[in-house]
Amino acid sequence: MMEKTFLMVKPDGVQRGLIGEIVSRFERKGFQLVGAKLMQIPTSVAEQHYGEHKGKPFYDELVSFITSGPVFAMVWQGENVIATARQMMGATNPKDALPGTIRGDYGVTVGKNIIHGSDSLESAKREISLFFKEEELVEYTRTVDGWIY
Ligand code: DAT
Ligand code: MG
Repeated sequence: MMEKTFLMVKPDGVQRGLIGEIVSRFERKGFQLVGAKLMQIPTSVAEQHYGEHKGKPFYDELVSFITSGPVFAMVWQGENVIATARQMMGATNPKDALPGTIRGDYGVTVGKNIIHGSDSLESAKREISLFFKEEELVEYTRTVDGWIY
């Protein structure tokens, strides 16, 4: 199924110069970038984004971390991109993430795990609309799509 997902290079990934590496992985896979921006997340948006974790012991640290510096927010499109991007990211805790995944290759601790990605169709829709206005997303065709699909 053709889907869109919300992916975000977290402040640690931006500071460590990993934006290009991460964008490159999804480009080379064949997914299509349809929206992107470097931004500083307001606390209120961070609280909405991580609303499902409110009350957990790591919640305050999570909100303060994600607002501690710029993030690179993206929307990617492709068949099964939601689940496939999660696989490419690797397990939440980098110590459990396999080599070859983004967290497995670049992360060490769960608090600084480089990248966020939507975990379901429902959260993808919610997160895309939380971070992007409709007019910030672009629709375009790529001639290479015939060699991917
Ligand atoms: P994911 O980012 O893989 O979707 P999640 O939604 O369960 O993972 O948690 C959101 C973020 O919160 C995660 O990327 C890092 C942080 N986090 C999760 N579990 C944690 C824990 N036990 N201790 C510290 N931070 C944690
Ligand atoms: Mg999550």
